[in-house]
Amino acid sequence: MPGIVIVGVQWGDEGKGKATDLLGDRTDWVVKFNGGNNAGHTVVVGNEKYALHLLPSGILSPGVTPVIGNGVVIDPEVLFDELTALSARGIDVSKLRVSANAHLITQFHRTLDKVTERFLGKRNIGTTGRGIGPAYADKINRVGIRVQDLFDENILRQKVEGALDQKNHLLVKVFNRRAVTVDEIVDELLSYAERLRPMVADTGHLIDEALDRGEVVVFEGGQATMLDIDHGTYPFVTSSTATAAGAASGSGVGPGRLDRIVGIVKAYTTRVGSGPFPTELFDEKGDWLRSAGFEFGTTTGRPRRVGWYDAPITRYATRINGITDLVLTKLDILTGLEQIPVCVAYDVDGERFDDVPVNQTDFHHAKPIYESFPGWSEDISTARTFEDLPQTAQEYVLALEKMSKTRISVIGVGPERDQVIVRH
Ligand code: 2SA
Ligand code: GDP
Ligand code: MG
Repeated sequence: MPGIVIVGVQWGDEGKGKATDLLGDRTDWVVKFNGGNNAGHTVVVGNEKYALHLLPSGILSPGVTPVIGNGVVIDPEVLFDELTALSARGIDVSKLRVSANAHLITQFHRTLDKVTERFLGKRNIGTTGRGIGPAYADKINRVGIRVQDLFDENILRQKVEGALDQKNHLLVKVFNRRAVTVDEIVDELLSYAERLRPMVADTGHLIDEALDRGEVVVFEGGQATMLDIDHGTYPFVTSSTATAAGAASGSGVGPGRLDRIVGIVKAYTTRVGSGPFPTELFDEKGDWLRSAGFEFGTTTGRPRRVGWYDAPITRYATRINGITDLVLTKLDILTGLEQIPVCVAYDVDGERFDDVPVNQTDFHHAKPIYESFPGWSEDISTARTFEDLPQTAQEYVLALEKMSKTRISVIGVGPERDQVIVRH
């Protein structure tokens, strides 16, 4: 099974970085196919903790070739900061390959992201402020600047002129900001060109050849199903395809090359930013879950919203992504709870919904219908087989598996690489 896709099931931060890293020994390539430095993956290796934003998690495994695919938006300043920081910690980053077709984030995208959010006031999306949405908007508007444009100054200048055409009007007249000049953007971008040049490749072609040779390629999704531009809780979503379909379009290989789709799901739910979240907790149980699970953003440090497990969301994600296996993470965080509620369906103004409603207003009004499962008090962080888990923890996992209609193949019981249970 050479082509493996890793996707988030909920609203992100399920532990995708760790799951990708875990496959490291058997992986030849790790491809990031969507998003940019809005992602935040925390990977713990021994005593070292790495927070990755733009770079794929595979960069930490010596045998792996990491790839930034065409579906990614790249802030070159962040790219080189991350590469320099990892090199300083002894990580070999020389194998990184970057798609010539990936789009670039510049300073005006970051500015527009922040001022638009401020302008929206109470209706804001709660973006990471990294310029992600405006960069994708330019791509779709056909005024984006791509990596390959860096290597021809004339073309680059034309593209920057095109991109800035209407932005200065917006920046100056609407947002009361200073105008941005073509020269300053061109100069900024050109300053990265020569460092970037050796990494740039036709990455779709490289991946295709690797798959032909039978090598294992992991396609690492950023964000998650409920943040997907088409299938998430629009408009409270990110601006890219965060579902499995994005692995093909965002890396330049055919969908038929994706053999397994692994969904990463937390044993409870979290969300960063605005938008509906039926099982959200506002009480001291929520505070407890946030601090027990250390639920603070890897990129922005924002406290994450927290709530119980939502089975209709997992079923929805399974359908939309074609998930073949689930990895259930952070089971250890639930240790100590007497009872664990799980959302099995929703009540929308008196009507029962077993699935995620297609109508957004219904989802905003959805009240969770809970079933409660007995908890456990034993430390499970050293469990390495399913049978090592207390009976009630086993029953919790089996219940989630049944409700999700997909096999839970791996269970996370701690942040470390080896704190997992693999079920055969
Ligand atoms: P954006 O910046 O345009 O992508 O924001 C749009 C929405 O997508 C959400 N989003 C995320 N949600 C969870 N985790 C993300 N990454 C970081 C992390 C978040 C952080 O892994 O911890 O550090 O704050 C991420 N990236 C985007 C965002 O909250 C908006 O709701
Ligand atoms: P990602 O964005 O999906 O890669 O997830 P993040 O890295 O933003 O957040 C997941 C956090 O949970 C990280 O700090 C991981 O180290 C941690 N983590 C992953 N799996 C487990 C697990 O099974 N148990 C515990 N306690 N922590 C985990
Ligand atoms: Mg994250």
